[in-house]
Amino acid sequence: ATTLDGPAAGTFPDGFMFGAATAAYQVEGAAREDGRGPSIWDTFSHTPGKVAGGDTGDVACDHYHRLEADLDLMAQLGLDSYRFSIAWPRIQPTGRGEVNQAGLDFYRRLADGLRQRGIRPLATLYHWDLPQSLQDAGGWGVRETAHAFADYAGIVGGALGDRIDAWTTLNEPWCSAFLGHGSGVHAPGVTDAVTALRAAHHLNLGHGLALQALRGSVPSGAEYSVSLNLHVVHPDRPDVAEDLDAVRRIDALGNRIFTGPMFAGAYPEDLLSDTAPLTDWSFVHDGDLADIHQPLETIGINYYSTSRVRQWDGTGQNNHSTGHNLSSASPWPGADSVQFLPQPAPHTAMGWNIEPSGLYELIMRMHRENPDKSLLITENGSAFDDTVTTADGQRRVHDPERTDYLRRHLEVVLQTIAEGADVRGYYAWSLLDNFEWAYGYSKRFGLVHVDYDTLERTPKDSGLWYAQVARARSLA
Ligand code: PNW
Repeated sequence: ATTLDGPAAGTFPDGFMFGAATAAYQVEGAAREDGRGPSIWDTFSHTPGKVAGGDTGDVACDHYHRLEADLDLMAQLGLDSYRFSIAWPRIQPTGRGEVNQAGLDFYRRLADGLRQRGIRPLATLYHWDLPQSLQDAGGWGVRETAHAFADYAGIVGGALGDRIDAWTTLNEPWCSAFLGHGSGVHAPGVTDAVTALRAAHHLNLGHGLALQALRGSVPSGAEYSVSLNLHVVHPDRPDVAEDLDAVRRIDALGNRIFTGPMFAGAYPEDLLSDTAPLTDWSFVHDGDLADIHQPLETIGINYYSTSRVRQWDGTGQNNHSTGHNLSSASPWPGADSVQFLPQPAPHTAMGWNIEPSGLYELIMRMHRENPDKSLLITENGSAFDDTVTTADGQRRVHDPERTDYLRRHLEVVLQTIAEGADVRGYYAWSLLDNFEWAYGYSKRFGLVHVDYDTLERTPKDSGLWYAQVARARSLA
Protein backbone atom coordinates (compact mmCIF):
# COMPACT_ATOMS: atom_id res chain seq x y z
CA ALA A 1 0.00 0.00 0.00
CA THR A 2 1.12 3.55 -0.65
CA THR A 3 2.51 5.13 2.51
CA LEU A 4 1.71 8.67 3.56
CA ASP A 5 5.24 9.47 4.65
CA GLY A 6 6.66 8.27 1.33
CA PRO A 7 7.85 10.69 -1.32
CA ALA A 8 5.28 13.16 -2.56
CA ALA A 9 3.41 11.80 -5.53
CA GLY A 10 5.45 12.21 -8.67
CA THR A 11 8.64 13.23 -6.86
CA PHE A 12 11.72 11.03 -6.61
CA PRO A 13 13.36 10.62 -3.20
CA ASP A 14 16.42 12.63 -2.23
CA GLY A 15 19.55 10.94 -3.45
CA PHE A 16 17.75 9.07 -6.24
CA MET A 17 20.17 8.91 -9.17
CA PHE A 18 19.16 9.70 -12.73
CA GLY A 19 21.76 8.12 -14.92
CA ALA A 20 22.59 6.85 -18.35
CA ALA A 21 24.54 3.76 -19.34
CA THR A 22 26.92 2.56 -22.03
CA ALA A 23 29.33 -0.33 -22.52
CA ALA A 24 32.95 -0.18 -23.65
CA TYR A 25 32.75 -2.13 -26.90
CA GLN A 26 29.55 -0.38 -27.92
CA VAL A 27 30.91 3.18 -27.69
CA GLU A 28 34.68 3.44 -27.33
CA GLY A 29 36.18 2.51 -30.70
CA ALA A 30 39.99 2.89 -30.70
CA ALA A 31 40.04 -0.88 -30.85
CA ARG A 32 43.74 -1.21 -31.61
CA GLU A 33 45.07 1.77 -29.72
CA ASP A 34 47.16 2.34 -26.62
CA GLY A 35 47.89 -1.34 -26.13
CA ARG A 36 44.34 -2.71 -26.16
CA GLY A 37 44.29 -6.40 -27.04
CA PRO A 38 41.59 -8.08 -29.14
CA SER A 39 38.39 -9.28 -27.49
CA ILE A 40 35.88 -11.91 -28.56
CA TRP A 41 33.69 -9.11 -29.94
CA ASP A 42 36.48 -7.93 -32.26
CA THR A 43 36.79 -11.47 -33.56
CA PHE A 44 33.04 -11.98 -33.83
CA SER A 45 32.23 -8.67 -35.50
CA HIS A 46 35.04 -9.20 -38.01
CA THR A 47 33.63 -12.63 -38.90
CA PRO A 48 31.43 -12.21 -42.00
CA GLY A 49 27.75 -12.85 -41.39
CA LYS A 50 27.75 -12.38 -37.63
CA VAL A 51 26.76 -8.70 -37.36
CA ALA A 52 24.19 -6.85 -39.47
CA GLY A 53 25.76 -4.74 -42.19
CA GLY A 54 29.21 -6.14 -41.38
CA ASP A 55 29.45 -3.47 -38.67
CA THR A 56 32.24 -3.60 -36.07
CA GLY A 57 33.19 -1.67 -32.94
CA ASP A 58 36.47 -0.48 -34.49
CA VAL A 59 35.35 3.14 -34.35
CA ALA A 60 31.88 2.95 -32.75
CA CYS A 61 31.07 6.39 -31.25
CA ASP A 62 34.80 7.16 -30.96
CA HIS A 63 34.10 7.85 -27.30
CA TYR A 64 37.70 6.96 -26.46
CA HIS A 65 38.89 10.05 -28.33
CA ARG A 66 35.90 12.25 -27.51
CA LEU A 67 35.91 11.71 -23.78
CA GLU A 68 35.92 15.36 -22.72
CA ALA A 69 33.09 16.33 -25.08
CA ASP A 70 31.02 13.33 -23.96
CA LEU A 71 31.60 14.23 -20.32
CA ASP A 72 30.32 17.74 -21.07
CA LEU A 73 27.30 16.18 -22.76
CA MET A 74 26.53 14.18 -19.61
CA ALA A 75 26.77 17.33 -17.52
CA GLN A 76 24.47 19.11 -19.99
CA LEU A 77 21.93 16.30 -19.53
CA GLY A 78 22.12 16.78 -15.77
CA LEU A 79 23.09 13.18 -15.03
CA ASP A 80 23.65 12.25 -11.39
CA SER A 81 25.52 9.10 -12.36
CA TYR A 82 27.07 7.42 -15.39
CA ARG A 83 27.27 3.66 -15.82
CA PHE A 84 30.11 2.54 -18.09
CA SER A 85 32.10 -0.64 -18.50
CA ILE A 86 35.82 -1.21 -18.32
CA ALA A 87 37.31 -3.09 -21.27
CA TRP A 88 39.29 -5.98 -19.81
CA PRO A 89 41.50 -6.14 -22.97
CA ARG A 90 42.56 -2.53 -22.39
CA ILE A 91 43.74 -3.44 -18.89
CA GLN A 92 45.21 -6.86 -19.69
CA PRO A 93 45.62 -7.28 -23.46
CA THR A 94 45.79 -11.07 -23.17
CA GLY A 95 43.56 -11.35 -20.13
CA ARG A 96 46.38 -12.37 -17.82
CA GLY A 97 49.55 -11.02 -16.33
CA GLU A 98 51.09 -7.76 -17.37
CA VAL A 99 49.00 -4.61 -16.90
CA ASN A 100 48.60 -1.98 -19.62
CA GLN A 101 48.97 1.37 -17.88
CA ALA A 102 47.42 3.33 -20.76
CA GLY A 103 44.20 1.38 -20.31
CA LEU A 104 43.99 2.21 -16.62
CA ASP A 105 44.78 5.86 -17.43
CA PHE A 106 41.75 6.14 -19.72
CA TYR A 107 39.34 5.00 -17.01
CA ARG A 108 41.11 7.19 -14.44
CA ARG A 109 40.50 10.21 -16.69
CA LEU A 110 36.89 9.12 -17.16
CA ALA A 111 36.25 8.71 -13.42
CA ASP A 112 37.95 12.01 -12.58
CA GLY A 113 36.09 13.84 -15.34
CA LEU A 114 32.81 12.53 -13.97
CA ARG A 115 33.61 13.48 -10.39
CA GLN A 116 34.70 16.97 -11.41
CA ARG A 117 31.23 17.39 -12.92
CA GLY A 118 29.47 15.97 -9.88
CA ILE A 119 28.52 12.74 -11.69
CA ARG A 120 28.97 9.52 -9.76
CA PRO A 121 30.78 6.76 -11.68
CA LEU A 122 29.30 3.24 -11.68
CA ALA A 123 31.84 0.89 -13.23
CA THR A 124 30.96 -2.50 -14.70
CA LEU A 125 33.92 -4.87 -14.88
CA TYR A 126 32.59 -7.09 -17.63
CA HIS A 127 30.20 -6.13 -20.41
CA TRP A 128 30.98 -9.03 -22.78
CA ASP A 129 34.43 -8.12 -24.16
CA LEU A 130 36.47 -11.14 -23.03
CA PRO A 131 40.13 -10.98 -24.10
CA GLN A 132 40.46 -13.25 -27.14
CA SER A 133 43.47 -15.07 -25.64
CA LEU A 134 41.27 -16.29 -22.81
CA GLN A 135 38.68 -17.50 -25.31
CA ASP A 136 41.45 -19.39 -27.09
CA ALA A 137 42.07 -21.16 -23.76
CA GLY A 138 38.39 -22.13 -23.35
CA GLY A 139 36.70 -18.84 -22.38
CA TRP A 140 33.80 -19.00 -19.92
CA GLY A 141 33.55 -22.71 -20.66
CA VAL A 142 36.50 -23.27 -18.30
CA ARG A 143 36.91 -22.30 -14.66
CA GLU A 144 40.35 -20.72 -15.16
CA THR A 145 38.54 -17.78 -16.76
CA ALA A 146 36.73 -17.09 -13.47
CA HIS A 147 40.09 -16.92 -11.67
CA ALA A 148 41.58 -14.68 -14.37
CA PHE A 149 38.53 -12.41 -13.97
CA ALA A 150 39.17 -12.13 -10.23
CA ASP A 151 42.80 -11.17 -10.87
CA TYR A 152 41.64 -8.48 -13.29
CA ALA A 153 39.08 -7.25 -10.73
CA GLY A 154 41.82 -6.90 -8.12
CA ILE A 155 44.02 -4.93 -10.53
CA VAL A 156 41.24 -2.52 -11.46
CA GLY A 157 40.04 -2.18 -7.85
CA GLY A 158 43.57 -1.40 -6.69
CA ALA A 159 44.15 1.18 -9.41
CA LEU A 160 40.77 2.93 -9.44
CA GLY A 161 39.19 2.14 -6.07
CA ASP A 162 40.25 5.52 -4.71
CA ARG A 163 37.94 7.31 -7.17
CA ILE A 164 35.17 4.81 -7.97
CA ASP A 165 32.93 3.66 -5.13
CA ALA A 166 30.19 1.84 -7.05
CA TRP A 167 31.09 -1.40 -8.81
CA THR A 168 29.20 -3.96 -10.85
CA THR A 169 30.84 -7.32 -11.53
CA LEU A 170 29.00 -8.68 -14.58
CA ASN A 171 26.53 -7.27 -17.04
CA GLU A 172 23.81 -9.76 -17.98
CA PRO A 173 25.56 -13.09 -17.50
CA TRP A 174 22.49 -14.70 -19.12
CA CYS A 175 23.42 -13.07 -22.42
CA SER A 176 27.09 -14.06 -22.05
CA ALA A 177 26.22 -17.67 -21.29
CA PHE A 178 23.21 -18.34 -23.49
CA LEU A 179 23.37 -15.89 -26.40
CA GLY A 180 27.15 -16.42 -26.48
CA HIS A 181 27.17 -20.24 -26.18
CA GLY A 182 23.58 -21.42 -26.75
CA SER A 183 22.00 -19.59 -29.68
CA GLY A 184 25.42 -18.24 -30.69
CA VAL A 185 24.10 -14.84 -31.77
CA HIS A 186 26.65 -13.14 -29.53
CA ALA A 187 30.40 -13.67 -29.23
CA PRO A 188 32.01 -16.16 -29.06
CA GLY A 189 29.25 -17.63 -31.25
CA VAL A 190 29.27 -21.12 -29.74
CA THR A 191 26.12 -23.27 -30.04
CA ASP A 192 26.46 -25.97 -27.43
CA ALA A 193 23.96 -26.42 -24.59
CA VAL A 194 26.43 -27.93 -22.11
CA THR A 195 29.09 -25.29 -22.78
CA ALA A 196 26.39 -22.68 -22.16
CA LEU A 197 25.56 -24.18 -18.75
CA ARG A 198 29.25 -24.46 -17.88
CA ALA A 199 29.67 -20.82 -18.90
CA ALA A 200 26.78 -19.79 -16.65
CA HIS A 201 28.47 -21.49 -13.69
CA HIS A 202 31.89 -20.01 -14.43
CA LEU A 203 30.32 -16.55 -14.77
CA ASN A 204 28.69 -17.06 -11.37
CA LEU A 205 32.04 -18.15 -9.96
CA GLY A 206 33.76 -15.19 -11.60
CA HIS A 207 31.21 -12.85 -10.01
CA GLY A 208 31.89 -14.23 -6.52
CA LEU A 209 35.67 -14.33 -6.87
CA ALA A 210 35.71 -10.82 -8.36
CA LEU A 211 33.67 -9.50 -5.45
CA GLN A 212 36.19 -10.93 -3.03
CA ALA A 213 39.04 -9.38 -5.02
CA LEU A 214 37.30 -5.99 -5.15
CA ARG A 215 36.60 -5.95 -1.43
CA GLY A 216 40.29 -6.70 -0.92
CA SER A 217 41.50 -3.88 -3.16
CA VAL A 218 38.92 -1.07 -2.99
CA PRO A 219 38.70 1.13 0.15
CA SER A 220 35.79 0.16 2.39
CA GLY A 221 32.46 1.90 1.94
CA ALA A 222 32.08 1.08 -1.75
CA GLU A 223 28.86 -0.47 -3.02
CA TYR A 224 28.75 -3.62 -5.11
CA SER A 225 26.20 -4.97 -7.52
CA VAL A 226 25.59 -7.32 -10.41
CA SER A 227 23.40 -6.41 -13.39
CA LEU A 228 20.97 -9.11 -14.43
CA ASN A 229 18.59 -9.10 -17.39
CA LEU A 230 15.87 -10.85 -15.46
CA HIS A 231 13.10 -12.34 -17.55
CA VAL A 232 9.45 -11.56 -16.98
CA VAL A 233 7.66 -14.60 -18.36
CA HIS A 234 3.92 -15.15 -18.53
CA PRO A 235 1.97 -18.29 -19.46
CA ASP A 236 -0.04 -18.17 -22.67
CA ARG A 237 -2.83 -20.13 -20.96
CA PRO A 238 -2.71 -19.35 -17.22
CA ASP A 239 -5.01 -22.30 -16.44
CA VAL A 240 -2.94 -24.91 -18.30
CA ALA A 241 -0.38 -26.76 -16.17
CA GLU A 242 2.02 -27.36 -19.07
CA ASP A 243 2.21 -23.63 -19.77
CA LEU A 244 2.87 -22.88 -16.11
CA ASP A 245 5.63 -25.47 -16.24
CA ALA A 246 7.09 -23.73 -19.31
CA VAL A 247 7.19 -20.50 -17.26
CA ARG A 248 8.92 -22.35 -14.41
CA ARG A 249 11.58 -23.75 -16.73
CA ILE A 250 12.37 -20.39 -18.29
CA ASP A 251 12.40 -18.74 -14.87
CA ALA A 252 14.96 -21.34 -13.76
CA LEU A 253 17.21 -20.91 -16.82
CA GLY A 254 16.77 -17.18 -17.18
CA ASN A 255 16.65 -15.96 -13.58
CA ARG A 256 17.18 -18.44 -10.77
CA ILE A 257 20.34 -19.92 -12.35
CA PHE A 258 21.97 -16.63 -11.27
CA THR A 259 19.89 -15.38 -8.34
CA GLY A 260 20.01 -18.84 -6.70
CA PRO A 261 23.78 -19.16 -6.30
CA MET A 262 24.53 -15.43 -6.03
CA PHE A 263 21.87 -14.46 -3.47
CA ALA A 264 21.02 -17.77 -1.77
CA GLY A 265 24.09 -20.00 -2.26
CA ALA A 266 22.46 -22.84 -4.22
CA TYR A 267 21.37 -23.85 -7.69
CA PRO A 268 17.61 -24.49 -7.86
CA GLU A 269 16.74 -28.20 -7.64
CA ASP A 270 14.33 -27.96 -10.57
CA LEU A 271 17.06 -26.46 -12.79
CA LEU A 272 19.36 -29.39 -11.99
CA SER A 273 16.66 -31.95 -12.74
CA ASP A 274 15.43 -30.18 -15.91
CA THR A 275 18.97 -30.22 -17.30
CA ALA A 276 19.97 -33.67 -15.96
CA PRO A 277 19.68 -35.25 -19.46
CA LEU A 278 22.40 -32.82 -20.60
CA THR A 279 24.83 -32.67 -17.69
CA ASP A 280 25.41 -33.85 -14.13
CA TRP A 281 26.78 -30.38 -13.23
CA SER A 282 30.07 -31.93 -12.06
CA PHE A 283 31.73 -28.68 -13.18
CA VAL A 284 30.41 -27.25 -9.88
CA HIS A 285 33.24 -27.99 -7.45
CA ASP A 286 33.19 -28.16 -3.66
CA GLY A 287 33.36 -24.64 -2.28
CA ASP A 288 32.17 -22.93 -5.46
CA LEU A 289 28.77 -22.03 -4.03
CA ALA A 290 30.34 -20.44 -0.96
CA ASP A 291 32.64 -18.45 -3.26
CA ILE A 292 29.70 -17.30 -5.36
CA HIS A 293 27.37 -16.44 -2.47
CA GLN A 294 29.12 -13.25 -1.29
CA PRO A 295 27.53 -10.34 0.52
CA LEU A 296 26.11 -7.90 -2.02
CA GLU A 297 24.51 -4.49 -1.44
CA THR A 298 22.61 -4.01 -4.67
CA ILE A 299 20.84 -5.85 -7.45
CA GLY A 300 21.04 -4.16 -10.84
CA ILE A 301 17.98 -4.81 -12.97
CA ASN A 302 18.12 -4.49 -16.75
CA TYR A 303 14.62 -4.47 -18.17
CA TYR A 304 13.21 -4.03 -21.67
CA SER A 305 10.26 -6.31 -22.31
CA THR A 306 8.23 -9.39 -21.37
CA SER A 307 7.87 -12.90 -22.79
CA ARG A 308 4.90 -15.22 -23.22
CA VAL A 309 5.40 -18.97 -23.39
CA ARG A 310 3.46 -22.19 -23.78
CA GLN A 311 4.21 -25.83 -24.24
CA TRP A 312 5.22 -26.47 -27.85
CA ASP A 313 2.76 -28.76 -29.62
CA GLY A 314 5.59 -30.32 -31.66
CA THR A 315 4.42 -29.09 -35.06
CA GLY A 316 6.26 -26.73 -37.38
CA GLN A 317 9.44 -25.08 -36.20
CA ASN A 318 9.70 -24.06 -32.57
CA ASN A 319 10.35 -20.42 -31.88
CA HIS A 320 12.99 -19.83 -29.20
CA SER A 321 12.82 -16.11 -29.59
CA THR A 322 13.48 -13.78 -26.74
CA GLY A 323 13.65 -10.89 -29.13
CA HIS A 324 16.86 -12.25 -30.62
CA ASN A 325 15.46 -14.53 -33.28
CA LEU A 326 18.64 -14.51 -35.37
CA SER A 327 19.53 -18.16 -34.93
CA SER A 328 17.76 -21.49 -35.11
CA ALA A 329 19.79 -22.74 -32.12
CA SER A 330 18.12 -22.24 -28.75
CA PRO A 331 19.44 -20.09 -25.92
CA TRP A 332 17.43 -22.28 -23.50
CA PRO A 333 19.29 -25.58 -22.86
CA GLY A 334 16.96 -28.44 -22.10
CA ALA A 335 13.81 -26.38 -22.70
CA ASP A 336 13.01 -27.48 -26.25
CA SER A 337 9.41 -28.08 -25.22
CA VAL A 338 8.93 -24.38 -24.55
CA GLN A 339 7.59 -22.13 -27.27
CA PHE A 340 7.89 -18.33 -27.22
CA LEU A 341 4.86 -16.58 -28.67
CA PRO A 342 4.71 -13.27 -30.47
CA GLN A 343 3.68 -10.45 -28.17
CA PRO A 344 1.00 -7.91 -29.02
CA ALA A 345 1.85 -4.35 -30.10
CA PRO A 346 3.19 -1.82 -29.36
CA HIS A 347 6.74 -2.85 -30.21
CA THR A 348 10.04 -1.01 -30.38
CA ALA A 349 12.35 -1.21 -33.42
CA MET A 350 13.85 -4.35 -31.81
CA GLY A 351 10.45 -6.02 -32.12
CA TRP A 352 10.23 -6.07 -28.32
CA ASN A 353 6.80 -5.36 -26.83
CA ILE A 354 6.44 -2.30 -24.63
CA GLU A 355 5.10 -3.38 -21.26
CA PRO A 356 5.97 -1.18 -18.23
CA SER A 357 4.04 -3.48 -15.88
CA GLY A 358 6.81 -6.05 -16.42
CA LEU A 359 9.24 -3.69 -14.70
CA TYR A 360 6.78 -3.34 -11.83
CA GLU A 361 6.60 -7.13 -11.43
CA LEU A 362 10.35 -7.49 -11.53
CA ILE A 363 11.12 -4.75 -9.01
CA MET A 364 8.51 -5.98 -6.55
CA ARG A 365 9.71 -9.57 -6.90
CA MET A 366 13.35 -8.67 -6.25
CA HIS A 367 12.30 -6.46 -3.35
CA ARG A 368 10.20 -9.27 -1.85
CA GLU A 369 12.85 -11.96 -2.34
CA ASN A 370 15.81 -9.81 -1.24
CA PRO A 371 14.52 -7.33 1.34
CA ASP A 372 18.10 -6.68 2.52
CA LYS A 373 19.32 -5.44 -0.87
CA SER A 374 18.81 -2.13 -2.60
CA LEU A 375 17.90 -2.04 -6.27
CA LEU A 376 19.14 -0.08 -9.26
CA ILE A 377 17.54 -0.08 -12.67
CA THR A 378 20.86 -0.38 -14.48
CA GLU A 379 19.29 -0.44 -17.97
CA ASN A 380 15.94 0.46 -19.48
CA GLY A 381 15.26 1.99 -22.84
CA SER A 382 14.06 1.56 -26.38
CA ALA A 383 15.19 1.61 -30.00
CA PHE A 384 13.19 3.52 -32.57
CA ASP A 385 13.87 4.60 -36.14
CA ASP A 386 14.84 8.17 -35.41
CA THR A 387 15.20 10.84 -38.04
CA VAL A 388 17.15 14.04 -37.78
CA THR A 389 15.57 17.24 -39.03
CA THR A 390 17.20 20.59 -39.44
CA ALA A 391 15.24 23.80 -38.95
CA ASP A 392 16.81 27.25 -38.62
CA GLY A 393 20.19 25.58 -38.68
CA GLN A 394 19.23 23.59 -35.58
CA ARG A 395 19.45 19.78 -35.67
CA ARG A 396 16.56 18.08 -33.87
CA VAL A 397 15.47 14.51 -33.28
CA HIS A 398 11.77 14.17 -32.54
CA ASP A 399 11.35 10.86 -30.72
CA PRO A 400 8.09 11.06 -28.78
CA GLU A 401 7.86 7.24 -28.55
CA ARG A 402 11.14 7.09 -26.63
CA THR A 403 10.08 9.86 -24.26
CA ASP A 404 6.81 8.03 -23.69
CA TYR A 405 8.66 4.75 -23.04
CA LEU A 406 10.94 6.41 -20.49
CA ARG A 407 8.12 8.28 -18.80
CA ARG A 408 5.96 5.19 -18.37
CA HIS A 409 8.80 3.13 -16.95
CA LEU A 410 9.84 5.93 -14.59
CA GLU A 411 6.23 6.13 -13.38
CA VAL A 412 6.51 2.46 -12.49
CA VAL A 413 9.73 3.11 -10.58
CA LEU A 414 7.97 5.83 -8.57
CA GLN A 415 5.08 3.47 -7.89
CA THR A 416 7.37 0.71 -6.57
CA ILE A 417 9.19 3.20 -4.34
CA ALA A 418 5.83 4.31 -2.95
CA GLU A 419 5.13 0.64 -2.21
CA GLY A 420 8.36 0.24 -0.28
CA ALA A 421 10.91 -0.99 -2.83
CA ASP A 422 14.38 0.42 -2.20
CA VAL A 423 15.14 1.63 -5.73
CA ARG A 424 18.12 4.00 -5.61
CA GLY A 425 18.51 4.98 -9.24
CA TYR A 426 17.59 4.56 -12.89
CA TYR A 427 20.00 4.39 -15.83
CA ALA A 428 18.58 5.00 -19.28
CA TRP A 429 19.98 2.73 -21.96
CA SER A 430 21.74 4.41 -23.57
CA LEU A 431 23.55 7.73 -23.34
CA LEU A 432 24.46 7.49 -27.04
CA ASP A 433 23.27 5.58 -30.08
CA ASN A 434 25.87 2.84 -30.33
CA PHE A 435 26.96 -0.58 -31.61
CA GLU A 436 23.93 -2.72 -30.84
CA TRP A 437 25.76 -6.09 -30.89
CA ALA A 438 24.43 -8.44 -33.58
CA TYR A 439 22.34 -5.56 -34.98
CA GLY A 440 25.34 -3.30 -35.50
CA TYR A 441 24.49 0.39 -35.88
CA SER A 442 21.02 -0.33 -37.25
CA LYS A 443 19.27 0.05 -33.87
CA ARG A 444 19.38 3.34 -32.00
CA PHE A 445 18.81 3.37 -28.23
CA GLY A 446 20.44 6.71 -27.41
CA LEU A 447 19.21 9.75 -25.53
CA VAL A 448 21.70 11.39 -27.85
CA HIS A 449 21.78 10.79 -31.60
CA VAL A 450 25.11 9.89 -33.20
CA ASP A 451 25.75 10.60 -36.88
CA TYR A 452 28.03 7.70 -37.84
CA ASP A 453 29.55 9.65 -40.76
CA THR A 454 30.60 12.73 -38.81
CA LEU A 455 30.28 11.30 -35.27
CA GLU A 456 28.38 14.46 -34.37
CA ARG A 457 26.20 14.17 -31.26
CA THR A 458 22.68 15.65 -31.09
CA PRO A 459 20.60 15.34 -27.93
CA LYS A 460 17.24 13.91 -28.94
CA ASP A 461 13.99 15.39 -27.66
CA SER A 462 13.88 12.44 -25.23
CA GLY A 463 17.33 13.40 -23.93
CA LEU A 464 16.24 16.99 -23.38
CA TRP A 465 13.10 15.73 -21.63
CA TYR A 466 15.19 13.40 -19.45
CA ALA A 467 17.46 16.31 -18.47
CA GLN A 468 14.39 18.22 -17.32
CA VAL A 469 13.19 15.28 -15.23
CA ALA A 470 16.64 14.90 -13.67
CA ARG A 471 16.62 18.60 -12.80
CA ALA A 472 13.03 18.70 -11.48
CA ARG A 473 13.32 15.23 -9.86
CA SER A 474 9.71 14.71 -10.81
CA LEU A 475 7.61 13.60 -13.77
CA ALA A 476 5.02 16.30 -13.30
C1 PNW B 1 21.30 -5.46 -23.18
N1 PNW B 1 17.58 -10.56 -24.65
O1 PNW B 1 21.32 -6.51 -24.10
C2 PNW B 1 22.75 -5.05 -23.02
O2 PNW B 1 23.19 -4.96 -21.68
C3 PNW B 1 23.11 -3.82 -23.79
O3 PNW B 1 24.50 -3.84 -24.04
C4 PNW B 1 22.27 -3.74 -25.03
O4 PNW B 1 22.70 -2.74 -25.91
C5 PNW B 1 20.84 -3.52 -24.58
O5 PNW B 1 20.43 -4.50 -23.66
C6 PNW B 1 19.83 -3.45 -25.72
O6 PNW B 1 19.78 -4.68 -26.39
C7 PNW B 1 20.32 -7.46 -24.20
O7 PNW B 1 17.62 -11.27 -25.67
C8 PNW B 1 20.41 -8.33 -25.28
O8 PNW B 1 16.76 -10.82 -23.72
C9 PNW B 1 19.51 -9.35 -25.42
C10 PNW B 1 18.49 -9.52 -24.49
C11 PNW B 1 18.40 -8.66 -23.41
C12 PNW B 1 19.33 -7.63 -23.27
